[in-house]
Amino acid sequence: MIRKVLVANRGEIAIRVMRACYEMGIRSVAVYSTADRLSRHVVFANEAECIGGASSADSYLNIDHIIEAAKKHKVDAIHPGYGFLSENSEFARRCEAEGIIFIGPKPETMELMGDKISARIQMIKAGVPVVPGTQEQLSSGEEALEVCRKIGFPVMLKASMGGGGKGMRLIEREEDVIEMYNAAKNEAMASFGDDTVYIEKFVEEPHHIEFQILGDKHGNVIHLYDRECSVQRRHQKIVEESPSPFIDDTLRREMGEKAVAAAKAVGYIGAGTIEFLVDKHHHFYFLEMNTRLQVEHPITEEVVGVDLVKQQILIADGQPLGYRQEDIRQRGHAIECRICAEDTEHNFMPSPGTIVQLTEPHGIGIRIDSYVYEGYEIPVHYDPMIGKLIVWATERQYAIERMRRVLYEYKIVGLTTNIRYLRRIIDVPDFREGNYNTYFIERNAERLRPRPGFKNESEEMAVIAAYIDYLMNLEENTGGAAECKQGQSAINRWRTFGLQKGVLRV
Ligand code: MV4
Repeated sequence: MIRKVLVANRGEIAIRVMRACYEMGIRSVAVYSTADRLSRHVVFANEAECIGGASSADSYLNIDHIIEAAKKHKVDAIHPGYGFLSENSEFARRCEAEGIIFIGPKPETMELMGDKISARIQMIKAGVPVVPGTQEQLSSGEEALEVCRKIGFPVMLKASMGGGGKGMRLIEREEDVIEMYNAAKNEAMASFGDDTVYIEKFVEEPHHIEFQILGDKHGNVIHLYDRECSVQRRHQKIVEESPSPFIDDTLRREMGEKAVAAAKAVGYIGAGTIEFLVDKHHHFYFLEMNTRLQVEHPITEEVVGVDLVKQQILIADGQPLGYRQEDIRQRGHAIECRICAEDTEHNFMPSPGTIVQLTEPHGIGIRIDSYVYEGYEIPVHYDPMIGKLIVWATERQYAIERMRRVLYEYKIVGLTTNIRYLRRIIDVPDFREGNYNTYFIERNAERLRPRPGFKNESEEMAVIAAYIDYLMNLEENTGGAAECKQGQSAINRWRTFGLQKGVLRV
């Protein structure tokens, strides 16, 4: 019986996990680095333990320190969140050896799926379509050339221990094969300590569509439908939505069945994701399997009404799944925007700093998974994502309108965030029409640049006005905004919310 869980993570996901624990009557233990003493996950937990210095290697990636904290606090289980140690099989094994439940799949499954060639082999065995290509590692440049000729250009050269876009190369011509093969091998060795590479046919204009799955310890596996994750930049997702506007119900059912087959083939336990590439002809191919909870899991939770973290804990506790496949239905539409402390006008450079003023949106259909507060200094040491904005509505169009409203309601003063960039994404016609693939950001680069002019300046003005308002209110409301007559206030935080023309209102 799981009574106490250590959350081996920080930020919004640590809080997300602790919230599930509270609702289940489970005590939570936070671990934190010296840079995170004032982070919200620390006070959010029932107990907390400092596990090392600011660098991840000394704290959130330090297996010994985390295990030590787990033993000191006598926890029954560890939830790894995403990133950090979440896909580290050595960590999962160590937990097991110490008699602590690792909330996640078996270490063997993590290893099988971490190696992309072995993942491909497993999927072929399970009857899941994979991108045409090699099933074994390449042993020479000549062999690579032979394979390329057979499957036809363009091809992708990938590192078997890579993933998430790292160590990937597009080859378009025969003349480039040998050179690219050697370069890819060297890079793979330097990045992953393993130079195994393989070749796939290049899928053009692909969509990134993934399926959420849950497997219990009794062999039951269900899927919880799809997420469209094609709005990406350099393999960083920016906006995700569910259901995907690109696939119809027939394809959705087929992909769901293959996702379940993929999970069953490796005896999957816990929450996982099957990533697919879907080409413009609606052919789909297995890409990778993620053996963790993902950043974008809330859109699935909103659409199917299942708390994925609670399910992870129940599964780890050995309970059989409480849902059958036919119990799972998609209702309405959800969109997630990742809010990041980064400067989209300067190559998306992280821009950490102190949050001087924070006004979070509220209202129907809104969910914010965040961890920041006014006065909080975002540490430079970790991911610049400061939270996620998730909206739900009955239909895609209304979810878009809601997201638009919420993005204009959100005010973060003191540092640069990507909120304005997200507002522009929401207004791109290709996005609104659901007519996009993984080339979306590139193809709409012009539209996504800030346009000088009224809208921008008035927005700047409103931010300054909001700050003046804030300062005046600090002085116990003596003057300023409080004394303005209704409707005449020069200081109006919300004035930048321009109404869309021609949008159907309900
Ligand atoms: C591909 C591909 C086209 N063809 N494989 C990028 C992340 C990594 N997981 C695999 N990726 C890709 N693999 C073949 N055979 C195109 C991509 C790709 C991509 C995939 C999903 C989301 C965004 C992407 C952006 C560029 C390339």
